Amino acid sequence: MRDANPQTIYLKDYTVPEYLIHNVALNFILDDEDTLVRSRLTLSRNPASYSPNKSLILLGENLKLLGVNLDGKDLAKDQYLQTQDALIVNNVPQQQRFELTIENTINPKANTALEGLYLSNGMLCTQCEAEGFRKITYFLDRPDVMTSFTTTLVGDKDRYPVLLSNGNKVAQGELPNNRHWVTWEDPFNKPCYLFALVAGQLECIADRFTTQSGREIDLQIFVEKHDIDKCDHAMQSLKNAMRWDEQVYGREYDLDLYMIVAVSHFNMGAMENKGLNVFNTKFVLARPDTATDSDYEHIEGVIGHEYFHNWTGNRITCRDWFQLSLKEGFTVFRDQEFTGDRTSRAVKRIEDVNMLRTRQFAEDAGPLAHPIRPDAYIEINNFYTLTVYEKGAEVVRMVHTLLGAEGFRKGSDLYFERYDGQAVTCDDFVSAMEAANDIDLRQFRRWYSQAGTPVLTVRQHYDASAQTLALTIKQSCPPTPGQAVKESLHIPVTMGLLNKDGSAALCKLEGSDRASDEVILQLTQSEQTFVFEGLAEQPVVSILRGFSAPVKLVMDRSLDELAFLLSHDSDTFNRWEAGQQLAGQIIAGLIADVQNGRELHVNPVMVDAFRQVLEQPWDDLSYFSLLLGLPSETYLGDQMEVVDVEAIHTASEFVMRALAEELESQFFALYQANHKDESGKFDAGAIGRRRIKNICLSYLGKLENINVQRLAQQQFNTAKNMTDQMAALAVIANNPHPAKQRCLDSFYRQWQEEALVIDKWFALQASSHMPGTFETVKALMQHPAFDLKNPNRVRSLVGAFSQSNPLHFHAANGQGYQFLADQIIALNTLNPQIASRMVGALTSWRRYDESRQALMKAQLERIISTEAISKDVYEVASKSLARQD
Ligand code: B3K
Ligand code: ZN
Repeated sequence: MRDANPQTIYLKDYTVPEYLIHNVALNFILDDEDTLVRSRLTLSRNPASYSPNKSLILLGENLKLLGVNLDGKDLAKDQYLQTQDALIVNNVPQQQRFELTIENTINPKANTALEGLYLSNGMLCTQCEAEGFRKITYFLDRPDVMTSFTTTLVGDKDRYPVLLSNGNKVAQGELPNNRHWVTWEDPFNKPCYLFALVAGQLECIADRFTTQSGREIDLQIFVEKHDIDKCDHAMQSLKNAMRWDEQVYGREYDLDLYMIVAVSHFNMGAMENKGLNVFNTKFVLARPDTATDSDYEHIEGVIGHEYFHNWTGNRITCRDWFQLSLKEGFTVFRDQEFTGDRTSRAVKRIEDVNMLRTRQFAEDAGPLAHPIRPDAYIEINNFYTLTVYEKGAEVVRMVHTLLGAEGFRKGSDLYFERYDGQAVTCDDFVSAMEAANDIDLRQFRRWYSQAGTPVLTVRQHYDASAQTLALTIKQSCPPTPGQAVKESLHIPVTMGLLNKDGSAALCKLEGSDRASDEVILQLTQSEQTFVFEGLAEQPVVSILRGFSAPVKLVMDRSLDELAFLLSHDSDTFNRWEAGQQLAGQIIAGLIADVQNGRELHVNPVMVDAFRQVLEQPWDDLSYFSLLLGLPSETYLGDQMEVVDVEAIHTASEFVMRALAEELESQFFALYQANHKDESGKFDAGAIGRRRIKNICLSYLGKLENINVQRLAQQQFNTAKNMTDQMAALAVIANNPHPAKQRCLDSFYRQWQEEALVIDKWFALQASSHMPGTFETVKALMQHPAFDLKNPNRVRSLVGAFSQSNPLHFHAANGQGYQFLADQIIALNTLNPQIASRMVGALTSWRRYDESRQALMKAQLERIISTEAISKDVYEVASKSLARQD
C-alpha cells in the first residue's frame, strides 16, 4: 500500500542534527541473500541543537534488526523502538560521548530498486545517494552528518575475491572456511551518502598519476572479466580530469588511491563515492568497434564529473538535499568546461544549450517546475533534475561571466578555503564569490529561488542623425506552480554589433569611455534601455552571445538578417543559433501549411543558406556538422501553442528531403571527401570527418535512391567503428530501405554479447519513425534480451520510445500512453526511481490537443490509483495532474 500520506519535506523546516557521529566502524559479512551488518557508532549530543528531544532517532528501511548495544550493554526490547523507517533509542547519554552498536541483516538479491546494497551480474555493490544508506543500516542519514568510516568486509574468497570500500586498504587477512577479510579506512570525514562497497569477481586495470605536488596516486578501474579490453579510454579520461582540475582550479587529489567500478545495473550515470566511484558500464566501457564518438565524449565527461565531485561535493558537501545544485550545478559547469577544453568549445556549448532548451526549458514550463534550489519535496530522488543539474550549471556559468575567469578563480579558491570539510549551502557558495570579488550578488541570488525560464524581449531603434542604437530589453517570467509572482533577475547579456560587411562594429555604451567588440550588459530591471554611440550605419545586433543566460529571446528578425548572421557572426554559438532560427521560422511556416492542407515548398533562403555553409571551408568539422543540423522535432513542438506531432514530422521530413534534393551533389561530394576507412580513434580530426560524413548520409538517405541505399549498406557492412556502423544503420532503419530487417538481424548477431551495443539496437528501433514501430516495440518487450530489471534496457526501449519518438508515442489512438503506463506500473514495484523517471513523458499532457490530453491524463490517473504506488511515482504523477493556478 502507498504511504497513506506521503510527507512533504520543506527547506524552511531545516534544523541542525540533534546528534553528531564522531566515527563509525562497519563490519559486513557478505552474502548475496543474507548480509550481516554490524555498525559501531561513536555519538554525542550536538551542542548546536536546541531540540528538547532526548531520544536518538536513526533512520533505516527494510532492515532486519538483530540487536542494539549501548556502551557495552545489550538493550532490552523496551529500551528502543523500531518503526517502519526508524530506530528510536530512548535515554541515550546527553553529556558525554557514547557508543552504539547495531546488528542487522539485509537481502541484496531481493533489492531490485538498486538503492542500498544490491546485486548486479553477481557483483555486490552499493548506491547510497541520496538516502540509500538507511537501507544498509540504521544511521543519521543526512548529508550534514559527516564522520570517518572504517569498513571491514568479510566474504568467501571465490565468491568475492575483490573486496572494496572507500579510502585506503589498511589491513587484510584469511579466515577459516575459505573466507577472507579486508579493512578500509577513509581518513576524510564524509556523509554516509558517499559510502560505498563493492565485492565480487572483478578484473582490474591499473595506472598511476603524479600530482602537481609530486604525490603518486594509484588508479584502478574494475570491471567484469569480459570487459577488461574496454577500459583504456576511461583511464586516460581520469588522468586528463586530474590534470585539468590542477591546472584550472588548483585542486589536487587527496587519497593515495582512486578506484572506479563499472556495473551493469545502475539507476543513473555514475556515483562519486569517496575514492570508490561506482559507474554505469555505459560511462566506462569503450572500444572503437563498440562505442561511438559521442560515447567516448560522454565517458570522458562523466569520468571528469565524478572526479571533480571530489572537491565540489565530497570535500565540501551539501548541508541538506535542497542544496543539491551546490554540488551538481557547480560540478556540471566544471565538467562542461573540461569537455570544452578537451574537444571543441563551440560544439560543447551548442550541445549543452540544445539539451537545456529542449529538455530543461520544458521542465521549467511544466507542472514540475522548481527552482534550482527547490523548497519542498516528497522524494528527493525526483529532484536530480535537468533544472538542478543543467540550469544549476548555467547559473554558475553566469557567475563566471559576471566575474570573469580570474575573478571566478579567486572566488572558488576562497570557497575551497572557507568551507573545506563542511556541509554548506548555495548561499555560502555565492557569498564566497562575492567576498573574493567585492561584488554584490544579492539580486543574482534570486536565480536560486525562482523557477521558470525568463523571457527577454528585445527591441531596437537606430537613430541615423545621432548615430546611436537604442536597445530596449524587457524581462519577464511566466508563473510556475506555487510561484505566481516573479521578480526581476540579474541577467548578464553578452552582445556584439556587426557592420554591413560582416566586420565587428565597436560597442560603446553612452556615458562610457570604453569601446570594444563585445560587451556584457547587466540587465537588472524589468525593462532597461542600452544606448550605443558612434554608429555611422545601422549595425546588426548579435545578442546573448555564447547563450550567456538561460533565457528565451524574443526579437523580430528577418530571414535575411538571420542568414547574414549565419554567414558572419564571429560568435560561434550565435552563428549556429542564427541558422537554427532561420530553419525554425521556415519549418514553422511549413507546419502551418501542413495543418491547412497547403502544398509544401521550401523557401529558397534556406537552401541558399545551407549552400553557403556547405561551400565554405571549415576547420572544425564537428562544428560544421552542427550548422547542417535542423532543430529537433521536440524543439519545434516546444515553440508551438499546441504541439502537433504529425505536422511537425511531415514538415521536418519534407525539409530534409528538399535540402537533400537541392544539394545532393554537395552532400555527396562532402561524404566522399570525408569517408575514410578509419578504425575509430578518438581524435578531433577523425571525429569531425565522421560527423560531417554521417550527417551528409542522413540527408542523402531521404532520397530513396538506389545508389544511396547501397552507400548506406556498404558503410554498414564495412564500418570499422561503431560511429559509422550505427550511423549507417540509423539511415537504413529510418527510411524504407529494402535490407532493413536483414541489417538489424545481423547487427544483433554480431553484438549479442555486448550489452551496451544491444542497448543501442533497442533504442534505434524504439525511436524509429517508420510505420509499425509501436508493434516492434511491443515485440521487443518480449525479446529474450529485454529485462525490466535492468535500467539501461528500460531506458533504451521504454525510455527511447516515450522520450525520443514523439510521432509514435503520441499516436492519436493513445496506445503509446497506455503502453507506457503499463510499464510504469510494472516498474513501480521493481524500481521506483526508474518508474518515476518514465512518468516524465506524460507530464507535458497540457501541451497537446484535447483528445490527447484526455488520453494522457487518463493514464496518469490510472498510474496514481495503482495500489502500492511508490512515493517516487506518486509525487511526479500527482504534481503532473495538479491544477495549474
Ligand atoms: N551524485 C550522483 C547522482 C545520485 C542520484 C541519486 N538518485 C551522480 C552525479 O551527479 O554525479
Ligand atoms: Zn554530479
